[in-house]
Amino acid sequence: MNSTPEFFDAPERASAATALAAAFRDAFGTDPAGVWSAPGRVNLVGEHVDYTGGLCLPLALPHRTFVALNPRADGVVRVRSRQEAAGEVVVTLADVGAGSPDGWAAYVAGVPWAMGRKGFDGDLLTGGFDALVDGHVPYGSGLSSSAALECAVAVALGDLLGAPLDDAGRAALAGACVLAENVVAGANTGGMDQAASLRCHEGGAILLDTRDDTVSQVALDLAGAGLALLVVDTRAEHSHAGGEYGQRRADVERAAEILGVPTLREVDPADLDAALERVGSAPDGDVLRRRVRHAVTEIDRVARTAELLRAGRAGDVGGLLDASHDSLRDDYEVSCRELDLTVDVARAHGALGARMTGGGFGGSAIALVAADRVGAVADAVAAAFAEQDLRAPRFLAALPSEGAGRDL
Ligand code: GAF
Repeated sequence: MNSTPEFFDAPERASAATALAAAFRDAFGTDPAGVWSAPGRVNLVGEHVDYTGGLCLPLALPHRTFVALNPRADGVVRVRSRQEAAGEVVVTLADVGAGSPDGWAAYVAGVPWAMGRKGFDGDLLTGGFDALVDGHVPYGSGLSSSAALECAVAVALGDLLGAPLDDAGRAALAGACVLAENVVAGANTGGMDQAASLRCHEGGAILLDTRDDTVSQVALDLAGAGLALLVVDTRAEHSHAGGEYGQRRADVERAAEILGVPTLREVDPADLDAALERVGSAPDGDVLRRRVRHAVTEIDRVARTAELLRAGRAGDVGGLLDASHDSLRDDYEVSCRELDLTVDVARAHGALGARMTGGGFGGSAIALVAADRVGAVADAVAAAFAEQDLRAPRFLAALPSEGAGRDL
């Protein structure tokens, strides 16, 4: 089997936007009011803790979802995607609500619905719009293609409404996108992906504190340190709406209840043993112990990773990434064969650290590697997949990129 690694490159932003505006004219017979885009993300560390008050350290990818959009006045959203062969989806805004519409249009039509419920105001939220979508965040790869779509629509609507697009304004848009995802799309996810897509800046990650939604920028000069962050899209199927994600969320909520705290963020790592003993006496105590151990140690790893990065020691974070993966695999049980294989092979071929990223159960892994080892690690991972008759993985370079914004 051929195992030459396939790299998934991001298109140049300005030309993608210009091409989409032209395609919008062909599709709808009029110019769009503008073109906006929002990126996918990888999370450096801090996985499955954004729904329990934890810290995360995501960065925006150069891979973006673009949307060309034009307001209407009849309460209808008409949306097409350059990637969806099925054609146009037409949604009446008055019909949007829990679980409706279904499919990918939920991530478009759910956004004005949620913005209206989050205090945004303007005719555009009820008048509707025509939209043409062009997605360059690999779909279903755990790299937040759905958040990128929501956030591209949100930044377009926010911009047209004249809402502030400073960090506070972006935090408000992110909140609306999470509401759309939780209620309209029916996926009970946390807020990390939307925060990353809207609030990241080129050249850095954000340290997101999900207890109060505050963000601080963390510079990430990997190239300056002779390093690169390689993303491996294992192409193993994953789904968040699926029961496993919701089950993990329910586990940590129940553990917090037993411990008498609002979230597991409240558990001091120094008191972890006592907390484990307490949850261990519940009927499913063994499972809860492992979930709590993951969350508490993971939050601590994020704080330590951010500290090292701020001290200019990116080369020293590998051990923390490794420990994160091991915890997600053994204690949180959200990894899978393809993710473990990627991580093992990357480590064996010189990665400083490697871990699954995103929700898991498939999707993508990241490997922190010396810049001159990227090709060798990608070759080795591709060869290992071929050897085990697995679908060929794809590779992306995670260059810390700019959050959502207007392109045209
Ligand atoms: C998915 C979710 F959408 C995020 O909110 C987060 O929980 C992540 O999985 C795991 O860290 O991407």
